[in-house]
Amino acid sequence: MAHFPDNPGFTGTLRPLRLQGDILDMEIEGEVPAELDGAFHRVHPDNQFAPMYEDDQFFNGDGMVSMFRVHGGKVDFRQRYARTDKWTLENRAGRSLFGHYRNHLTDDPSVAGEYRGTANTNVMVHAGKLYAMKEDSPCLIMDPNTLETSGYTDFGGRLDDKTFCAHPKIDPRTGNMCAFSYMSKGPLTHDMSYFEISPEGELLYKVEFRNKYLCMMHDFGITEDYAVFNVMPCITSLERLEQRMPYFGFDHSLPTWCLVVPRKPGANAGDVRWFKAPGNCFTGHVMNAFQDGTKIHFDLPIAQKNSFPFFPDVTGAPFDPVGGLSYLTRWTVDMASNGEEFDSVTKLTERPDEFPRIDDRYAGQEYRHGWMLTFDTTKSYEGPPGPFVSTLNSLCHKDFATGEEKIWWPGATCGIQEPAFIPRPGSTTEGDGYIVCLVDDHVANYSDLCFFEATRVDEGPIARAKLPVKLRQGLHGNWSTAKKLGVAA
Ligand code: V55
Ligand code: FE
Repeated sequence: MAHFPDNPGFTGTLRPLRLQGDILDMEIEGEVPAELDGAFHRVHPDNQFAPMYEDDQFFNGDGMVSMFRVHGGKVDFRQRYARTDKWTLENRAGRSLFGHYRNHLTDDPSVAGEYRGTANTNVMVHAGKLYAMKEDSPCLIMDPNTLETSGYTDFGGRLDDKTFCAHPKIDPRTGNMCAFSYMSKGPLTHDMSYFEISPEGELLYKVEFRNKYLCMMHDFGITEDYAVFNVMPCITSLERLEQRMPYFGFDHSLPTWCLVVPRKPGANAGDVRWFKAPGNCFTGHVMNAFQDGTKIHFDLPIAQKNSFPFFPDVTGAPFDPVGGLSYLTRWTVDMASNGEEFDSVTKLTERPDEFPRIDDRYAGQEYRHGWMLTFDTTKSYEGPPGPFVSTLNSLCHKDFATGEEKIWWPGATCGIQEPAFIPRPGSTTEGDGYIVCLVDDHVANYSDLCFFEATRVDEGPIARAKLPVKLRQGLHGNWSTAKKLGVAA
């Protein structure tokens, strides 16, 4: 008998789903472009069993991977758990064995030393495999079509890092996957590395260095010559684990940094550069980065105050919901400078936003188009309560050439999930294509996968693939062509 905690983490919009299944030929409203042939994979946290602790947090749920296979105007749906080592051990036991988020001291003794990863943060196809990722563990390999799990990989024994990030980038010039790890040598170690994986799935090289403090390292950006990291004091320590505090806490007394690492075989810890942000701040997901002469531009949403209520202020200060709103911002640093000062900080929008995305063919290069979720403050939410629904209520396309923002709001009972860009087949023009994102109606309890003309999102979806259930709030996902899936005709 499963009894989930009767609290906001598991009720209302966050009621667990736990459903694995297939729908052949989804019900469609409108017209899914017949030219599209590929799949959108995305993942959400969804505990297999009731958690060991009532106050378990959303980021600790087991990864549930959804695939929307799009072909000839039709969409087939498939959903499976990422069968992590944790999932398998708990499945065998018929109950949860792993305790609080990233705190091994709270686990059942029978699972001591096992990987705690949930593979719940991002899914991306590379080298013919689906990589399912959680930043505290190695990369989990799944079949991109059947969604069967084969297990964690160390890339043929060549990558000995204990962790693998959840936000790798594909360099469009080389097809290499650019990725990093933190706490690379085990929990609570300062070790980090940046590495690249070839289109064939081989580790090419790795650059090792050390972090300034023990903190969450979630996303990053690439440029032609550098990997660029936002390092913010969302910190952890052994004391926090021993005291059963939330794994991370935000320390507003420490600096926020921009860390620049050369993308070069043979580079080492002595080659990294640290630039100190003018004032402590919270940094979110990365939109893009690129070089401009000796300068590096790094675009990401930034908030004045901590944005994570579940990783509270280390002083016990209450959560500040307005200070925690982030705004897309450009950090610029100059590699020709000798010091650690920033070149400039420029706010790029007046509207709160997060979950920034681009036309990934422009990753690491100067770019014109961005998409993100934004907070249209003129609209209000009228569904059951939930942590993600009252803000970030709309989809936004931003044209950096004209400054124009086009916005679409899904309706008063709806939430919206991270968008992904699909290039129009045969076109190489930046921004020419479609956007997909999930829209969840929290009153009707259905989710629709919505398709938009990428630069005209304000016109609303051109098609909806309609699910008979509502998916749980997810994190990240990506589009892959049929060729990448290995199923091209
Ligand atoms: C994030 C999400 C995570 C995590 C660490 O959005 C950071 C940031 C879904 O899990 O473990
Ligand atoms: Fe993320």
